[in-house]
Amino acid sequence: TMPLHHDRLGPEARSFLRNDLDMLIDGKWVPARSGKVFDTYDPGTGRVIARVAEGDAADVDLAVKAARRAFEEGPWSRMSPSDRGRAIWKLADLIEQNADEFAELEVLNNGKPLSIARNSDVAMSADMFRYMAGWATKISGETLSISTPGNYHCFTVREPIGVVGQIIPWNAPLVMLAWKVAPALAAGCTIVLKPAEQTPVTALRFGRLIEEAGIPAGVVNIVTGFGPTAGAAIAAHEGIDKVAFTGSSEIGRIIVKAAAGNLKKVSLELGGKSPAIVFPDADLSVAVPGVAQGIFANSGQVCTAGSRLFAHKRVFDRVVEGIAERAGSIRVGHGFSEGVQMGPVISPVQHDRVMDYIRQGQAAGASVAAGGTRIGNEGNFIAPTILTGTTPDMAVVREEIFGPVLCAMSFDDDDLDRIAKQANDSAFGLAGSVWTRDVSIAHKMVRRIRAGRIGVNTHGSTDAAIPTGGFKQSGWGREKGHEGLNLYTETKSVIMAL
Ligand code: TXE
Repeated sequence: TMPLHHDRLGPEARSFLRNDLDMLIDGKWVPARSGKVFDTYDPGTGRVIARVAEGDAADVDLAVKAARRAFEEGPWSRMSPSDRGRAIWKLADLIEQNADEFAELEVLNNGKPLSIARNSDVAMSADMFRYMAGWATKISGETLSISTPGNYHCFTVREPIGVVGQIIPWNAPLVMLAWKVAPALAAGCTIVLKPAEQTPVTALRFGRLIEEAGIPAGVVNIVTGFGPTAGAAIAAHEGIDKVAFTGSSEIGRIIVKAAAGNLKKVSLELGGKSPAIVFPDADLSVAVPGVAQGIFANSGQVCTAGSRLFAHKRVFDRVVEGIAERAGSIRVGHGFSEGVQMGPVISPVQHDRVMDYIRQGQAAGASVAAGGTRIGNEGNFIAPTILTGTTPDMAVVREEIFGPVLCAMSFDDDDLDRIAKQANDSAFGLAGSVWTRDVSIAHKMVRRIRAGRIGVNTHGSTDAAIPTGGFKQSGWGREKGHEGLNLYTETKSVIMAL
């Protein structure tokens, strides 16, 4: 096996990675039943950084049993909401107390710049736990007025859905964990979580906080492993009441089929191909950096990324030139290097996928207005890229690339229905943005775009309070906000004859 590379880490992170990383099942740190381990990498160098337990169906089964026992026997699901909220709040405090270590581990395993990992990912994750901690004490039903008042008293209660399986991706490992674990805990559920095989490290570090926060054994179980084995076992398990998945639409379909066995509840946050629409009256000093940020943030590995630009003909050249200038000046490099603004993409597989799309786009007639190339020989770096001359039938316009690639198109039209029709010409419907100074155009476009989240003069926000999720093939349900909490409760109606 290759040597491990930890040279840029502080002592805590280094010590965390010293030994093979076990999984958290029933409050204990255990290797896989099979004894297998897999390597995990630094996408900035391609080097191995840790060896991780390779869990599969046998380990998932143990985790589900523990979660079931913790749910049925308590104390978690029967604990006072205030105590549950306090424990979730404590998780936020603990994430913050270990923020530097979490940020370093996230950079090492995911590649993003250290300042972003620290100030955005880690901060946002802590904030999600605080936000959901507040909801723990505010879960309540309704008193219903029915057609025969006086004879009946009817009300609803919201109860935890039970044992939940959660399968998350690699683009923002700790944030994706927080979006799933925090609301499930607030609702009183118990959890079997599987991080992405590319990025298991911060999830396992988070596992160490569970006991420290006073959360009982079996409430949060973390099984590391691959999708077709560990992930598939979660999706199909008869002992799981609900599965929450974030990832590709392709795997989303597989999850739905696997979940059909016991008809477990399903929520899905899938791919996107979100439009950014720039009107001729837009303030370009806001729109240009905003659209650039909307596609290049996190190397384009964001489900809500604004990957299709539609700019009015009158401003198209200025918008594209402005974004190209920014693309050319973004400092791409290893997440630990000083002043770096954009890291690598997650893996050699994703690197090749993105580069194939760029080549395919050119072969189909698109031109490269910026980037289009690999950077360096080590790590999975791709230059921020703009393709012009793209048309609605091209794969680069229709499919999610999930890399730093913007497809720029123009419109020469004042008819908002026709503009919206172009923007809506996609199988996806996750997000979108509209750039204009005209309030009326803004409101009209917001109504016309078929997507779960629309920004006006911004590409959007990831605030804990804002529900996020998709129309069409971008998914089922909304994460974050009150709706995100409701994904983890069942409504029970009670009818009392008086
Ligand atoms: O995703 P997968 P991949 C999109 C994006 C990207 C593409 C491929 O377009 O280019 O997907 O990435 C688990 N049963 N997004 O292949 O496979 C897997 O282990 C159960 C968008 O990495 O969907 C991981 O934990 N689980 C997205 C998770 O699914 C399975 C974020 C995601 O992996 C499984 C990531 C199976 N059969 C990728 N197969 C977003 N919406 O943000 C895999 N998994």
